[in-house]
Amino acid sequence: EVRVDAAFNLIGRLPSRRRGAKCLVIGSHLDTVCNAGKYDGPLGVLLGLAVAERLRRHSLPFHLEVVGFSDEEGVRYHTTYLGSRAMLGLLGRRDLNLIEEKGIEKARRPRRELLAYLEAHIEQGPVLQQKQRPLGVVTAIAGQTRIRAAFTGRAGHAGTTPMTMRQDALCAAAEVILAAEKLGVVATVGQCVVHPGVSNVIPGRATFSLDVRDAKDAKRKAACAKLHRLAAAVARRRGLRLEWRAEQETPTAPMDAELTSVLRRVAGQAPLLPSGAGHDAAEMALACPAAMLFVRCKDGISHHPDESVRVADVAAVLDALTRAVLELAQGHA
Ligand code: HGY
Ligand code: MN
Ligand code: MN
Repeated sequence: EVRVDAAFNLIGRLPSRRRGAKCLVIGSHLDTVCNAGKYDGPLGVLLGLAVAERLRRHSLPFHLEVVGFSDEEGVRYHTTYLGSRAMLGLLGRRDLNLIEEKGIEKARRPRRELLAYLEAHIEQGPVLQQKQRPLGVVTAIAGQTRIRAAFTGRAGHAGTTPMTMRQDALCAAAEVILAAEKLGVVATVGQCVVHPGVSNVIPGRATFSLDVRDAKDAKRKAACAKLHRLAAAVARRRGLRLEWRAEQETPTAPMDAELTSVLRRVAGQAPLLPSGAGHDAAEMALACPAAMLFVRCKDGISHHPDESVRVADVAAVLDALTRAVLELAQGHA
């Protein structure tokens, strides 16, 4: 039974015959970053489909749902997990005002329906390849802050304005961007837009994104505060105006201990590792027990067309996921 909810999440259900059955959800996201690889997201959805296909003749004590979440990456609005947050009723007024597509809050479903959530995903890092292991089990998903910042100075003539008399917005942004590298956390500036953006005009305005992550929320928040203070000092020194807005703040999400031990068992005592990447499991963990399986990917490459996995590793994660569902079914027989 397939449906698309109000937040454009694609949901397939293998119904259980048990009255009042809850839902075991296997999912990941169908959206990607720009210039993405093939596996970040879609692999987890296809694995869920493959598990449902294998178990379609089983009478499970729960509905088995496969969910392809929308807009996990946040490419559209710089706010990640839109589809899963809409499903869980976690979108705030500011999110809803930001989003052009109205009515996505109607995707909300009662949390009591959800029994548990499993997600299989490429590791997007080099650890499993280094350990020469096909699978890993995630301990926690690193928290992240997404900031939109802008310096406004004064555009001017590139040839006649003395260097000491400029209010160059891009040079100010460059100071902050280089400082972000030295914060001791994972910090990335992926976007920078210069206005008016022509070669013989001093940039009057520079807008840039900041993506800051760390396994420790206090460390991440302290790093963001330190960078904000530095940016304000740069603005004062250079006579510019600074705008600084945290558009998304997601705390570190530990995975469910019991479900994680089930995954370790069915994945042959696979190594435990944290996830520096965000996943919808971070939101689903707020509503039900959630756990993740990682699949080795070549050289840890991701968010790039060279993303690749081995067929044997995908077969291994499909077997593990299938065993996990059957073990959960026994536990709820
Ligand atoms: O950005 C991330 O960590 C994930 O790809 N959404
Ligand atoms: Mn992903
Ligand atoms: Mn991604």
